[in-house]
Order: sequence, then structure tokens, then C-alpha cells
Amino acid sequence: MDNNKSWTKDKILAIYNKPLMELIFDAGIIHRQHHDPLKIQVSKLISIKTGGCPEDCGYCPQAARYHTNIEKNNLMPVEEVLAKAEAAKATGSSRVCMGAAWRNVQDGEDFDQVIEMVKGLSAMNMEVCCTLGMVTENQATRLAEAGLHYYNHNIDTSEEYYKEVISTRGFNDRIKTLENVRKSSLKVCSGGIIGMGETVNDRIGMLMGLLKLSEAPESIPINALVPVEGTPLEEQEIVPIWDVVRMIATTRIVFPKSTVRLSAGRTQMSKEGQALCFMAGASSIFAGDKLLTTPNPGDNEDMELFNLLGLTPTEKQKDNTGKVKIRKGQPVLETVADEKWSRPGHVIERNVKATEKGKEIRKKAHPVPPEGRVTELTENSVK
Ligand code: SAM
Ligand code: DTB
Ligand code: SF4
Repeated sequence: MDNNKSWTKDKILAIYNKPLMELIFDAGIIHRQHHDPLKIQVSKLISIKTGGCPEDCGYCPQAARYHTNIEKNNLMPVEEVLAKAEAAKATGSSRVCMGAAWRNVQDGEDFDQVIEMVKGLSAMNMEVCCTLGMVTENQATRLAEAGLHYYNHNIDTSEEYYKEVISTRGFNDRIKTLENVRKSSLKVCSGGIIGMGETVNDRIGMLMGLLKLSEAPESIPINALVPVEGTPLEEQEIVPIWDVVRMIATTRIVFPKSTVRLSAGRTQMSKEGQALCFMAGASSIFAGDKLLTTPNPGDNEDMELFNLLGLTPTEKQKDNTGKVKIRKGQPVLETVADEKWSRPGHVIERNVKATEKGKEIRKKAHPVPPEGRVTELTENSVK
């Protein structure tokens, strides 16, 4: 999908700041030119490995260093994933997105198990997406060969504000991962979060980041921050729905052909607010009563909303399972030298504070660490 390189920050800013009614109208027209406005693509998120992540992403309840009230789980058995997907298919999901709380994919047993999940889901005639952290081109190609359609990896925000949210993984590695995914013939899903304390300029900067990719992402999730207790961003105010609508509409105009997904944060939005997002060009949602660890409206509520608005879930797109184009002369299963992912390591005060608070809480709960207890931070060793 072409990326229109003639966009500038100023041009996008002028769109974002248009009178809201004009903005929604303009975005709605573009939406109708490229998409069926009565169809919504519905994806089911399955958290296949939850919590215990060694990273410090300031928004994330799954980072081991913060103390959050989530249920941690090791990698889910393949059968359990397939059963969850079967149930989601029955309620209208055409796509399953599997999420793992990993910094990056590591070759080995766990990755082999994920490959089996992808094969199983793809055989069920569903679109399959994974979000497993950073990937090499080789790993992305293995996923593509197994039948994966999309890989999700968000750039999250502008390159500048990213440094105030995450210190353990670099913005450039996000871009590198997305280009690895692109080369492997998988479709790219990448977007970000609003409501983290960023400026409007940062929101536009996030879109500029996506425009710098060699091709536009096929799918762009716009998440509204879900502020989770214990994370560095726990005290952020819920982002106003008007900002969400503006961001969705602007994304729709800048990326006319991409699917724009109204992602996390829908439990914080009214039905009317979500309807405005669909008017403004959102064409996809996550279904079910849970995202990865936080609540989501649930199937009944979404069905009610769809009925009210006259929307119907899209069917699965044309099946290309087993027809993945692997580039000639590329030995896909041969191990290549591992990518050297960066670790900027600068100090982010609010992340440090939340980490200290997490340590205190754990110390109170376990004054002496039980013998043989492995610290959570070593679960996914850092490269
Ligand atoms: N570990 C992998 C990674 O970081 O790429 C995959 C899972 S990660 C949870 C996927 C995305 O969820 C993040 O990049 C972020 O955009 C979004 N996310 C995480 N926590 C969130 C929150 N509290 N509110 C909104 N979005 C969130
Ligand atoms: C995306 O952009 N949003 C989804 C999906 N990709 C993986 C994740 C949202 C997570 C919200 C916080 C949670 O439930 O843990
Ligand atoms: Fe959360 Fe993914 Fe960051 Fe881990 S890498 S803390 S799972 S967003």
C-alpha cells in the first residue's frame, strides 16, 4: 500500500485542527470512497502469554517491574488458543490477534509453539495476527509460512515522546521490526496510543512516523490509554472522546486505504462517542470482554451497538493461507545472526518511581524471597 510522501506535519496539523464537524464530514467522505461504511472488521485478542515482561513501557500493566493487579500466565497451550478462537468465530470475529508479553521473539520451543497456533488458526479459516514484540526478518518469514496474515507492532507515539515513555527498547527497533515484517510478505498493523500526556504535535508525529515506513500499514490501531493502577501512567486523565474522534478522522484522511481500528479504551467511551469514531472512519474493533488484561465492552454490548447503527461484521478477507509468497533465493529457515536490538537505558522519572513502588509492595508481600524463586525480570532474557 502506497505511503503518500507529500504529507507534511503542518498539513496534517491543519487537518487535525479543522472544525470538528468539517473534519468528521471530510473523513467520512474519504472513508466511503475506499471502504463499506456499514461493515466493521472484528478482531478477537487472545493474550497467549501474560505479564512478567522485562520492559518498562510506561503504559503497560504487563511490565514485571510495576505492581499491577493482573493474572500472569505462561505460554498458553495450542488447544486452548484454538478453542478460544472457535468461540470468537461463532460470535462474528473474522480475525484473531495473539499477544505475548515479550520484548522480542526468541527462536526456540515457545516460538515453535506459537507457529503451531498460527497453523491451527489459519486452518480454521480465520485471519491471524500476532503481536510478540520485536522480530527479525527470518522469524517474520517463519510466521508468514505458517499462515500468519498480519503482524502488529505499534510505534506508539512520536519519536520524541517515545523517549519519555520507554527506556528499554528504542524507537528505531520498532521501525526495523516493521520493515522486517514488510519484507517477509506479512501485512503490517501499526499505530499508537493517545492520552499518555503527549501533545497534539506528538500525535501528528506518530502519523509522520508511519508515513516514513516504506509502505503504509494495512491496519492502524488507535488506542486510548487505559490508565492502569501501578503503571507510571496510572494518573493520566481519560483522553476526551473529541480527541479520539479527531485522531481517528485525521488517520483516515492521511491513510485512506488502511483499516483504522478503534482499539483500547472503548469501555471509557459512550455509544455515541464510538458512533462518531465510526462516522469518522474507524472500520475495525477488538471484540470480547477483555483486551489483553483490561476490560472491553463485550459481545452483547457490541452487538447492541452494531444493531443500533446498522453495522455488520465483515467476513474474513480472501484466503491466502498457504499461498504466502516467499522471496526467491531466501533461505527462510536457516538461522541468521540475531538482530542486535538496542536498549537506550535513559532515566524516565515516572517509570523509576513506579518501579520503586513495585519493589516496595513486593518486599512487603515477601520480606524474604522464597527459595528458588526466579525473579520475573529474567523470564525473557535481554539481548
Ligand atoms: N509485547 C508486545 C509489544 O510490546 O509489541 C505486544 C503486546 S503490547 C501490550 C501491544 C500494544 O498494546 C502496545 O504497543 C500498546 O500500544 C498497547 N497497550 C498496552 N497497554 C496499553 C494501555 N494501558 N492502554 C492502551 N494501549 C495499551
Ligand atoms: C493494539 O494496538 N492494541 C491491542 C493490540 N494492539 C495488541 C492491545 C491493547 C492492550 C490494552 C491494555 C491491556 O489490555 O493490557
Ligand atoms: Fe507491555 Fe509489550 Fe512493553 Fe512488554 S514490551 S511492557 S508487553 S508493551
